[in-house]
Amino acid sequence: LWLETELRLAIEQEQLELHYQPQYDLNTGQLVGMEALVRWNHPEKGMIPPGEFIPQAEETSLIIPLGEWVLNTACRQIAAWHAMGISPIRMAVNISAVQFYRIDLAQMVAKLLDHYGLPATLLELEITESVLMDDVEAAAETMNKLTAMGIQLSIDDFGTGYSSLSYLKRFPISTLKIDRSFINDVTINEQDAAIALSIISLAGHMGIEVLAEGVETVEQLSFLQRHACQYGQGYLFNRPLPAKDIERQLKTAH
Ligand code: G
Ligand code: G
Ligand code: MN
Ligand code: NA
Repeated sequence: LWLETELRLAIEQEQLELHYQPQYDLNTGQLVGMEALVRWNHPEKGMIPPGEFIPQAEETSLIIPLGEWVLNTACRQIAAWHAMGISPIRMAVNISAVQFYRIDLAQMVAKLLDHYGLPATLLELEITESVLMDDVEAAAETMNKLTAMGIQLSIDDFGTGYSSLSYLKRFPISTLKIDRSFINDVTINEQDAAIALSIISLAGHMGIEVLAEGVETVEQLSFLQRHACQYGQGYLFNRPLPAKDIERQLKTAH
């Protein structure tokens, strides 16, 4: 349980930090948003990726204070960039099931937006398919509240969960994020290509936006452009970067 104890300290002592990965319109090249990704800058172990502590944070409910820290920091960063004269950019934040079901997420987010004087349209919350299927009624209620406030909701890792497509009718979803496992071999594997194209088409027919995750090569980019996938993010454009490195890009992009 060292991890639980240390993670509790990490949240209190601000050992966590957010990195930001830009998202682009693949046709115009315009920067349209960023995804905030948490890292743990451990005093002895160095930078620990979220895959190594988010699951434990979820099991121990530490994800609740951690998730609040992430949302607060993301909102504070948007406000700080705005104060620097950078035009407002939408920020996507990953949300766990625990946060979705155990706290009043809409109320917490409303307080943060109010505190930093931010329009809700600048915030996007990423949830996975499995989150939606845990408790369909409760999920619909929370999502409707968030959407009524003007917050965007996206489905992360789309295509990898165990859900049925019928939830796309029930929930107010703004964006499908095609999981990077389908993008990785999209130019060489016909099955991956078929799945990616089906998701692009599904989103188009439903009037939902679509973003490809994990774009790493120019071949993948041109495939996505050819097949009218509107948005993308990935190492081809940028790795997730600390705020200072992102700032430099934002200043030149506007
Ligand atoms: O950066 P990396 O590929 O290691 O991220 C691993 C996983 O951690 C991803 O699935 C990502 O969604 C998740 N993750 C990153 N930041 C956050 C966060 O702030 N909150 C939650 N709940 N998950 C996050
Ligand atoms: O589950 P989620 O989609 O939130 O995971 C996002 C994670 O994917 C981040 O931790 C980020 O570091 C990682 N990521 C972002 N772009 C790429 C990419 O182009 N290739 C790979 N392999 N990982 C990426
Ligand atoms: Mn994500
Ligand atoms: Na993903």
